[in-house]
Amino acid sequence: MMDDLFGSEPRDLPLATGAVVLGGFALPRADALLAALREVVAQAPFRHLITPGGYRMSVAMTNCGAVGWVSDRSGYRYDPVDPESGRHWPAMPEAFAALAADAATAAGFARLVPDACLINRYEPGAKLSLHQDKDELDLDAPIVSVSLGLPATFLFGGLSRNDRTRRVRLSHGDVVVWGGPARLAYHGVAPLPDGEHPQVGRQRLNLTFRKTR
Ligand code: MD3
Ligand code: FE
Repeated sequence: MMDDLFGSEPRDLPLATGAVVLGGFALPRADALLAALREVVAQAPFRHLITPGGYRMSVAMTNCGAVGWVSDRSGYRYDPVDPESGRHWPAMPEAFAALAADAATAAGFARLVPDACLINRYEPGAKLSLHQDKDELDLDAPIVSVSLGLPATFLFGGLSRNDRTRRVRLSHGDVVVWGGPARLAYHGVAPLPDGEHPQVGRQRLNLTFRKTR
């Protein structure tokens, strides 16, 4: 590809100690990931979870893998059963597990064998408030995140909720690996601007691969 006047974009960008953006890492596999995702969603449709405080999340979620992240009035948990269907979550597609393992390796971590993949769907206006992911028992394993569809502004803070946040644009095919000291950083997603993505339509999809136990 031709570089523009400003040179090529940085594709591998260290965000913080332990956090690496692998720009476009999932692009060659995007079609395969989207096809596998369609099968998961056919078995476990997207739904808007309720927070323990009683609010309906603007992001719609589903899961695949041995366990899935769920929230309701009683709290958050990883659960092997989809509460909507009463059945186990769909198995993690091979293309998903391979991507997570390859990205962790490319970022310099030991091979990641995730047991959960949380899938977030953002429609225009949807956002994710600043939070930490600390419900996983194995905090030494990194989280791998894959962005598909419309670009979003990701907010990345520090270990304290009040630390200043940086804004990072995440686009179709970008993969971020979060480990080491960055694993417990506060983070969120700004309200999704409207738009239309040629392959994915009017939405952003985010996959996060986790080792929860
Ligand atoms: C940094 N998802 O599902 S992915 C989440 O874009 C979540 O849907 C966002 O935060 C999304 O919990 C962000 C990037 C991400 C995921 C987990 C992290 C960044 C992280 C855990 C620790 C530090
Ligand atoms: Fe998170």
